[in-house]
Amino acid sequence: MIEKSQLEGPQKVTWCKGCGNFGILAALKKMAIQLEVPHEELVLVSGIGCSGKLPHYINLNSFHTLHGRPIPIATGVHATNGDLKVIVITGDGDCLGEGLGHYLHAARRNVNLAVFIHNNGVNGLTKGQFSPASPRGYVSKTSPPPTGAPMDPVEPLALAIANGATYAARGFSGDLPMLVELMVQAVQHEGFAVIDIFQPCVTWNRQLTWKYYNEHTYSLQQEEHDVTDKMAAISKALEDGEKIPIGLFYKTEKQHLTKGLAIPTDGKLRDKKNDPEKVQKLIDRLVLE
Ligand SMILES: Cc1ncc(C[n+]2csc(CCOP(=O)(O)OP(=O)(O)O)c2C)c(N)n1
Ligand code: SF4
Ligand SMILES: [Mg+2]
Repeated sequence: MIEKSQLEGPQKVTWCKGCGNFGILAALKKMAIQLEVPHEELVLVSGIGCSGKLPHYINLNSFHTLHGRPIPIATGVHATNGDLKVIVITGDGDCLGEGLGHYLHAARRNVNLAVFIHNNGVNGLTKGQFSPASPRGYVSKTSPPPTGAPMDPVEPLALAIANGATYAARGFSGDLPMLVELMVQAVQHEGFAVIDIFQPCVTWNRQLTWKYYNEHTYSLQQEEHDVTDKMAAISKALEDGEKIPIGLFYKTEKQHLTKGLAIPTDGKLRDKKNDPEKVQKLIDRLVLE
């Protein structure tokens, strides 16, 4: 099983001091230990963004893919090696902008993935432009003056639940005990699991700050909420009051995608012999010809 010392990442962390990504990384390490799975069975697949750099800072098998594309790559990893626990690390821009189609269809197909959205309400890496999750009116250096973002944000949990996701939660990188618990549940869940994680970007987002989330969030589990009630979960996800609920919104059981597919039964893809030269030739042909 995984020990803390095994998780030390290979690269120097380049996130800004005070970034909410540090909380997510810390929670992920705790989750990896609590899961009690072999080190080689946990895989991270990330997109492009500050969030997408997370796999460089933790020692787990990983694939840093393209902007908006971690979900299709993760789907391939899962479909060919069904015993692996596959976690998608994605930003709000990555997942809800260019990757939104993949997100909705993976939810609809109930692909057995855990998707962790680092939701900082901005495109952090590219210098703070408003993202699909920025609130209406959000003003950045690059948003259209004087109104700020002239549209409402995408709400990822309501969309996922409506489209077939079987586990949906919202976390906050400043509430580690809750976030670790949700992450463990999401990875253990059989089906499409998403956690929308509030993650302050201290450099660009002066609106959705640590203080804001500390003062404006409450735990859904502290009130009566039936996590099997789909409509109640969607309604809670869209709740737009003084305080925003965090915690588990929805959980149900449904056959996940690869259970319904004719997947080869003669072993896992990773156990098969492959010829790297042939693979390279195929890639060259696809890319260069
Ligand atoms: C195909 C493609 N489109 C756009 C970009 C430019 N790009 C890089 S990161 C990024 C947005 C990152 O925002 P988000 O996903 O929210 O991640 P964050 O940096 O906030 O963690 C964009 C638009 C790219 N690298 N590749
Ligand atoms: S730009 Fe924002 S999201 Fe990116 S590392 Fe800095 S604080 Fe974090
Ligand atoms: Mg972002």
